[in-house]
Amino acid sequence: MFKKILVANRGEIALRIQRACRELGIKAVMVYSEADREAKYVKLAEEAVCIGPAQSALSYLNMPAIISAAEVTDSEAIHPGYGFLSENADFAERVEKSGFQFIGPTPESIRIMGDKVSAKQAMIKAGVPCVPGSEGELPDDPVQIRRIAKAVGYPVIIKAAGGGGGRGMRVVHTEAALINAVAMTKAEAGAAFGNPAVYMEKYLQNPRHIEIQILADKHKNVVYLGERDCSMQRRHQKILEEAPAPGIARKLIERVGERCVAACKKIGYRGAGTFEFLYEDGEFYFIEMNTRVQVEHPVTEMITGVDIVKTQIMVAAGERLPFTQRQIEIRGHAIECRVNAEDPYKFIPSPGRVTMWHAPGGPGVRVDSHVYTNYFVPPNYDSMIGKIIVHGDTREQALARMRTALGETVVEGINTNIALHRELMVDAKFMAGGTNIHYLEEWLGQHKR
Ligand code: MV4
Repeated sequence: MFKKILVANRGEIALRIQRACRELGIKAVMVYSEADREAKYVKLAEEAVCIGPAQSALSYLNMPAIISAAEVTDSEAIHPGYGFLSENADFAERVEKSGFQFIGPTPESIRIMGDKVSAKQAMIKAGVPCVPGSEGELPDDPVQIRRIAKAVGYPVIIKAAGGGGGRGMRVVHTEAALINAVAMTKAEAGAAFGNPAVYMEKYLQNPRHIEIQILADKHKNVVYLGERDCSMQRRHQKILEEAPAPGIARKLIERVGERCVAACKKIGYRGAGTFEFLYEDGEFYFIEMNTRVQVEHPVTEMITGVDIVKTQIMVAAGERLPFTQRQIEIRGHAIECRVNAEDPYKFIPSPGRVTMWHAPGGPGVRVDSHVYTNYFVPPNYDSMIGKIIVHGDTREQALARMRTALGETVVEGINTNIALHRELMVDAKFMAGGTNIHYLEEWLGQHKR
């Protein structure tokens, strides 16, 4: 096992990884920007290295600074967390070329999944169900583009190969709008991602966003840890997640989970990964794969008892998965509310001094946050400052526990979205379960203030 790991991230996930290291008896080296110098998780670490000024581009995205920090501290491995460099294949490659273990999949796997056309082709080949659409990249010939769209059936969606997470896509409802939409998407994709390639899919009008968590070791052992329902989102920002997904048959999840496992074995995937699906009318359609640990990993940890971050570290060190698929049991229900430093209805970021932080507790309540009373939320990064996660025997019990937890939470000095979460936890349609990806935006439209 590693003796020392460098954590190339900040905030709650940096603290989460530090905690996993502690449990494994590994020393954690934190890197920090000037804006994070005073953070308690930095002070609590065995070692910490300043890697640059507040701007991400000069610190948490600064590859030479991070690799140098690993060198001067004699770290053996680098955990990238989520965001920042976590899905950057060039970074993973530079980490390994410098003699460190990248805690994640191989640069090749990251590269395949980063290109949404090659990701989809790999999944089709491995038998994972995908949204019907163009076979690979769209050709330039307008006649052929029209023919493909006609075969797929309108509405269609044009997506950039270099996009993902909602960037670089356009819905097309009629043949009259098709060729211009393709040209616009290609131009934007070329400018934004340096890759003008686009592909086409049938546009699903009212899907849910369901994802499947997998873990793989370097010995071709792969398990899936059930699904998460991440449909509650606004402008591609998830605001809460839950597991299991309400109302989806276990047998169906098992079938899709087994396809994900087979795909991982086929491509030699290792580490933690997430298969993103759209779910509509009882069918799953693969859209993208994330090759990192995700913000919402705790809901899966709560329903399976598996420590995903610890397992990421163990498999990166070459250890075998300490469980088989048969040993994975789904127990109860978990919900995660993301706590953002922002106006709860206008979504304007609200950085600044937290004059009072009181975290909830009690049975089945977990808080993943680096915040404390007097912590200063820097204006330079994502507004998420923590997550409240609850577990219950049933979804109803989890909802009740979340209401209690949100009621106990006190954050003063900045605005947070906790008031929004409190309203959603008593919303009749959310309580019934199974709301789709458009629900939150529709709800916000009707609850304008
Ligand atoms: C889609 C879709 C409907 N049909 N693809 C948005 C993020 C990116 N990961 C894929 N996205 C979508 N792809 C087809 N064929 C609708 C979306 C989508 C969406 C997906 C998941 C979660 C939230 C979303 C919000 C708007 C659109």
